[in-house]
Amino acid sequence: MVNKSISLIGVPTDIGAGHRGASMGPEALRVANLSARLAKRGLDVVDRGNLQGPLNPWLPPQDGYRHLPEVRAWNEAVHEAVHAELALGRLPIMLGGDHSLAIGSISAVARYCREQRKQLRVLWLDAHADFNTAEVTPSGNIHGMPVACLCGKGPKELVEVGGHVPATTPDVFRQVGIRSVDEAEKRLVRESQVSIFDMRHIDEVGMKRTMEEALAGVDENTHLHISFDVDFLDPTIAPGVGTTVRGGPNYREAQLCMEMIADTGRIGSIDIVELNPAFDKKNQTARLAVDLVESLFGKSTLIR
Ligand SMILES: [Mn+2]
Repeated sequence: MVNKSISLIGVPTDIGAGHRGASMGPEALRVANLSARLAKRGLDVVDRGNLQGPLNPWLPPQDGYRHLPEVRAWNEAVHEAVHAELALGRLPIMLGGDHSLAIGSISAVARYCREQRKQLRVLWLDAHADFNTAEVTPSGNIHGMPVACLCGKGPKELVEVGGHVPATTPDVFRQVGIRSVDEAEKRLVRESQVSIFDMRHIDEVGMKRTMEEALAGVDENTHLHISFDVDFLDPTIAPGVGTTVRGGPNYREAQLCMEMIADTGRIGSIDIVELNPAFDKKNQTARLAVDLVESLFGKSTLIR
């Protein structure tokens, strides 16, 4: 049975992104009625409001990283907030914010899993592998680096968030929907042995088999963390992101993905990141994200 006590944590920053605007994501999700929609599903939802952190100074990269001290400050706050909700027995949903914030959320989830002796599985739904390092990043934007940082490859300031180094290991990740990996990043991803189900794989075997593979081995002792980068979705249905990449899952494929995750009953925590209202049309991408999160909590066409 999935935890019915949900805590929403707004993290209004675009500190790790290459475009401004993901800082407006939490409010767009609230305007799209996330809280009420989940409550309607019988869940006990508490909105904890927004975390606070430094403003975005919008500076060029220094030594390969943009805004490193600020990214660290936000992630320390996220780590503490997410861990506190888990310790209360609640299911945190982080409303991002850009994807660099997954360093804070997933390090907290990994810490909780160590404390509870649970097996961690992270489903990383994204167009990008987010496995860059300072040596290979074309931009210095840290939202392209969280998976590498969580696996211990990155600057001390980020690798040490949460105090356990590395925060987690590559084998917990299953990446789905990937279709844009930087040239040098391809080698890092291969060496790391992170499991990637890219769009070619989904084209070849379909979303159903892909999700069966990504969820294989999930058992009653598994804590499932969903890191949902909205750019996972095809830009024709989800224009409200900074880094659109064509050729993503369509509406039905995305629904099936979420419904199959829901069927496991093992969701323990969620990130919703990279929603950028500055690129959206009439909040349609926020509304779609809410619709898909409802499916993560079991909304389906029929009683099954
Ligand atoms: Mn991402």
